Amino acid sequence: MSRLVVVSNRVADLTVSAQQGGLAVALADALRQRGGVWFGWSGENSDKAAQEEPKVEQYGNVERIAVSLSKKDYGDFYVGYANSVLWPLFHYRLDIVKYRRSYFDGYNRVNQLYAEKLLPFLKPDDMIWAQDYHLILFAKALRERGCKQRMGYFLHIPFPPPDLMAASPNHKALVNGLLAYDVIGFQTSTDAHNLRRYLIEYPSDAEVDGNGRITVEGREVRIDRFPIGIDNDVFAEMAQNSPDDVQIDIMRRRVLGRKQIIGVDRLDYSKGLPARVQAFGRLLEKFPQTEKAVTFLQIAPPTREDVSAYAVIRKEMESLTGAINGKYSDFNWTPIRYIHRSVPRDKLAALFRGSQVGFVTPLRDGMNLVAKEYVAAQDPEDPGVLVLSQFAGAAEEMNAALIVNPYDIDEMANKLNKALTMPLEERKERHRHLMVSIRNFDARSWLDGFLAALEGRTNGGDVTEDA
Ligand code: GDG
Repeated sequence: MSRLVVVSNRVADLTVSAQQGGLAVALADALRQRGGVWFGWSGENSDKAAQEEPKVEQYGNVERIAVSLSKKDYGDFYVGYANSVLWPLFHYRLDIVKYRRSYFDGYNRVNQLYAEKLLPFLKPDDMIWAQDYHLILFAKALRERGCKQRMGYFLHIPFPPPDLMAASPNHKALVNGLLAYDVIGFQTSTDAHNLRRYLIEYPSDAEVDGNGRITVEGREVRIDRFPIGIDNDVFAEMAQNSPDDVQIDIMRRRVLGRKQIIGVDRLDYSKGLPARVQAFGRLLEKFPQTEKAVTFLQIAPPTREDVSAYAVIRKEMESLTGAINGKYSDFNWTPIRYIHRSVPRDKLAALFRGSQVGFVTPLRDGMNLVAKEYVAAQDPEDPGVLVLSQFAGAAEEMNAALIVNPYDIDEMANKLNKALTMPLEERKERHRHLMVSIRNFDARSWLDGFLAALEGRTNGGDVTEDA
């Protein structure tokens, strides 16, 4: 078995426990099975970054290799091109892209720097797997240095339709960079289709034959979807072991006959938070019986505070929640509980289980793991209802949720009311279906599916339900 080399913008902490969760755990497991390397940015800034030796730590058969970035590279590459250009562009938000040529130069520079620093650690039969939108040009940088290894890429966020992509001044360089990988993985068939359409409609280094087979100078490139998921059992177990304070809160609500709607998202403009708050306001207005009978708990920890668009959304959320709370609160009831801080993962799981509605309404999302976590956390004998945006990647499989248009405030209010009044049998039936979808597409199937493709063990074509 080849060694695996995982490359991500931030190198993960390889000591995290399964409960702390997420992707890092699944990838670290795969590394331990095969032996390998996790390479990325340490999170530190240093003006001598280009001259410094990477910091290497050994964890059994896994090497953790971390580099630092200069302040200028951090500004142009991370704050600039990655998060002020690619993030909004790939989430269909051309209107807030802040383009500067120096940002793209910085992006290119850092992709080159990562390739330069990783090169001495690579072995000829390694398999390299790069993660996410920070590393589109990374494989090309390695190929320019003579690397012949198999290289895969997984994009965690959406890939935009061809005309949106083409609005970026660097679209040709980005797509040709991407084509240096052997496997290009997306969350959904829509995303994979968007790149295939681009390759047909715009000139690039790729040749597409009549069967949709893609080659670059004779080398075959596979484009496919590999839907990401969670470790359902670990999350479900965590949800059942509620910390005391969550248990007390759930009991209190039970005595008062109050239901809870929950939302959990980084405070990001792609998550549709202002419209979600407005939809909750509309619920109170249209269905007066919900007053004092329903609370909306929104947890929204801060993120990327050095990107200006994030300060705007923060102000907007404070003003919207303040207005609704001012209008409806009573001395013994506050309609919206808005928490702009990070909550520990075990508490989050218990709060999901104790909430009757999971309200997940991104305007655009690669997958959205919160939707899956909410479902995994429920009691199958008395499950809550998931209200899910049609524009989350998760909606491609989780069609037993109540699907909403996240721009339609009235529809969201109506569906919230439907969720709050849904009979037990229908809730159980929908939950059963949702459990099947999150089991079909979990963290394991994502990992195994992608690695099989990277090793060339499976051919192209779509992932099937029973894969
Ligand atoms: C990107 C793509 C894709 C949130 N608040 C807290 C907290 N969280 C955890 C959630 C969940 C994770 O963060 C967020 O994952 P999402 O998938 O919902 O969204 P992104 O962060 O935008 O992730 C996305 C994902 O990559 C994976 O490919 O699904 O589409 O945008 O696990 O529970 N965790 C804790 N406290 C919080 O306050 N502990």
